[in-house]
Amino acid sequence: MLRAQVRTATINRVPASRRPLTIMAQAQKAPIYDLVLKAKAGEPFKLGDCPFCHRVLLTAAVKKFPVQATLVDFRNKPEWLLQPPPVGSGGKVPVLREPVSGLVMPDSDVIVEHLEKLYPEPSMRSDTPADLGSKLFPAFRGFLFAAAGSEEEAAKRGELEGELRALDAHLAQPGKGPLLGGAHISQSDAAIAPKLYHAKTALAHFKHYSFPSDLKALQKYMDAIAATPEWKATDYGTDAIIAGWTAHLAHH
Ligand SMILES: N[C@@H](CCC(=O)N[C@@H](CS)C(=O)NCC(=O)O)C(=O)O
Repeated sequence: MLRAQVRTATINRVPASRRPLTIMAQAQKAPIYDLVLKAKAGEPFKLGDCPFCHRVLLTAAVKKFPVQATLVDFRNKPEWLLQPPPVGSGGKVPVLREPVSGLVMPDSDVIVEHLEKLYPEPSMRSDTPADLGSKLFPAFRGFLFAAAGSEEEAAKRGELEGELRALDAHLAQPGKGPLLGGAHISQSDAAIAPKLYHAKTALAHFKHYSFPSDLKALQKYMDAIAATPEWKATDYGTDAIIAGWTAHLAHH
């Protein structure tokens, strides 16, 4: 195992001794990829709370390919990132950069598919129905941003709970779980679990809301993924989630 280098110095000029992030990586005859990720709000040298970045990081951790990270302070985005493709991403992260070819690849959907082709083993391909959890993030955001006590808030909470119930019912089927990928993290897990993490953390903090307590399979699921080495290696912590949504809510 090698420790992946963290090249925050590109943007933030952090001395090597203070580089914060370690991602599991393994020596292979492959180019080192640069993952451009969100920094923590207010602490630009720490990994931030982007669920789409988390998805790519989990993929990197499962597949153990060589990767380094560049953290972007959202209050001070680099000029190249703000440009549209092929130079930048219009300001969004994650972005995968391949230094040798000069490839700049935005969008977690595209990035994980690319990585799945380049590093087919271990496979993270998933047979989970594509629509499972697909409305989770917009429903959560809608709930979070809606005024307390409003009809909009009740509607979005209802939508969120519909998504949570569908996930719970799927996981509770005989032979399913503990993860959507069974014993291993699949692409569905990498996509959905970070969104659940955001929803659970931010709604508890800002809305004093908890996921319905009868959703036992869902609770087991969240505990099971949090216990994996890949999650532990890529977790930015609940305080980063709260800092991130505090910044969003301030601008809303
Ligand atoms: N569809 C994109 C979504 C990426 C996205 O929305 N990223 C957020 C961070 S979580 C972002 O960069 N937002 C720009 C901003 O808030 O300034 C993907 O899957 O990569």
